[in-house]
Amino acid sequence: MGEFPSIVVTGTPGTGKTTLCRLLEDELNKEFSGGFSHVDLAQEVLRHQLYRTWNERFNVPEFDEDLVCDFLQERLLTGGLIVEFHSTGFLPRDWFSWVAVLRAGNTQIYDRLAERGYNDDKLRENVECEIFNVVMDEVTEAFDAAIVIELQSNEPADVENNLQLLLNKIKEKIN
Ligand code: DAT
Repeated sequence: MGEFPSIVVTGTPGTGKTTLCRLLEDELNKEFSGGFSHVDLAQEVLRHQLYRTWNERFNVPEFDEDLVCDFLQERLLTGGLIVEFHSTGFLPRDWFSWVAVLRAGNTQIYDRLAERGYNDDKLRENVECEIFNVVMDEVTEAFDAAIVIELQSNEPADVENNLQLLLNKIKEKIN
């Protein structure tokens, strides 16, 4: 779909999705003049009310799979989406050229989310999510292994390496 390939970047909160997606968007748009856009789905869920229920424990919306898919489907027609979201199992398997899964150690996730001001409950939930491979398992079940890219994101050098790796794949596909 669209002129440019689209990609999903997923991972436990704190693994570095926003950081990587912003850089990827900037770099691609230098070369493909505005052809790519970073879509932070968690923000879009709030902005466009793509939910029907509210999770009281964590004070967050529980996204509605159909509403999110409808929202994405329209935008996929133009292509070049860099979609960031913590959950992917509900996405049609042929919408994206790649699914990148960011991974980080317990202490890295803990420290990054503590800095963000998360409470103990939320810190524990997210560190456990990473320990128990929740995001990766969902991806493995939902997508063809050939399009899944697992990336370590523990230190700043990883950001640069991951950026270059994804840029190369995307450019290769375009050319
Ligand atoms: P996410 O969008 O997955 O929640 P983020 O991009 O907001 O994560 O990153 C959380 C914090 O960690 C932020 O302060 C930037 C930093 N960070 C991201 N990737 C990193 C890496 N590979 N090494 C060190 N710090 C990183």
